[in-house]
Amino acid sequence: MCTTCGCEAESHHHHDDHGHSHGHHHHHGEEKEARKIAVEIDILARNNRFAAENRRRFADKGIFVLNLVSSPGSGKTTTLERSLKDLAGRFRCAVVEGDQQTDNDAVRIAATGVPVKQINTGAGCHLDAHMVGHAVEGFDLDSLDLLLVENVGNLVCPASFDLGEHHKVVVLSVTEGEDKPLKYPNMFHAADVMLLNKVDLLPHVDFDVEKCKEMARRVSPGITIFEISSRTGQGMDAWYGWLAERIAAVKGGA
Ligand SMILES: Nc1nc2c(ncn2[C@@H]2O[C@H](COP(=O)(O)OP(=O)(O)OP(=O)(O)O)[C@@H](O)[C@H]2O)c(=O)[nH]1
Ligand SMILES: [Mg+2]
Repeated sequence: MCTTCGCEAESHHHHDDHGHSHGHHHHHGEEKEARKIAVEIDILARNNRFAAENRRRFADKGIFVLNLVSSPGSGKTTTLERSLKDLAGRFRCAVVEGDQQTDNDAVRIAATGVPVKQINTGAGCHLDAHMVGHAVEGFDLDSLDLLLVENVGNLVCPASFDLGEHHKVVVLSVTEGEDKPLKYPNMFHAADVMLLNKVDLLPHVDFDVEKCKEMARRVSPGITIFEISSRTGQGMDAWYGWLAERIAAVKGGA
């Protein structure tokens, strides 16, 4: 998990409740390890409280929420752009963009006419529930059907952080190799949907689609898989059908 790489200490140093975790350099290895585990539990427990708060708010407003995760460049933003254009007029959408730096993706989303808020995590390698809670404050939640959160491009850390979403959607592109679900099992296990993207490139790469799907199901038996090209639009209708069904279910329950 993510405290191993130190990113949490960086992104949360301003919070008083973590001040006690600094300055114990004399600890032996074992104590350090125990301390690290305690900090991880603390960070995740804190995140889970914010996630629960987000989830309650989304349920109150009848908003269906997805958390898009993938390695950098798999096509999260391109998939969002095409989906938002194709679904315009059908559903009222908003997007939260997560990147370490730049508002490039927010600019791309804004061009579709959909409300968007960019979060820059700086050194941080994932979004957390607290950040997302603040990001959505600028949206009119009463007039939304679908909230799409694009996480920081990273197949590791975002797996551990619940944002209060209904589902994590993992985007895997065919240029990345079919063994990614086995190499990064936490992420694929956490995801309920896999968008296998860039299938327009299949003639040019050695990528075994069936093998990839089998590997994804090995770590996440119930995972729903759509083969898409967000460049050509191939396969996108099945994805929209799934979205429409879920949005209706959430509206019905609200
Ligand atoms: N051929 C092909 N290229 C695609 C497809 N989807 C995305 N791309 C290209 O892949 C590159 C990365 O796409 P993005 O949508 O920016 O990827 P991302 O996952 O949002 O990247 P980060 O936000 O940096 O993690 C761009 O050059 C896209 O044009 C696709 O279906 N087919
Ligand atoms: Mg992006």
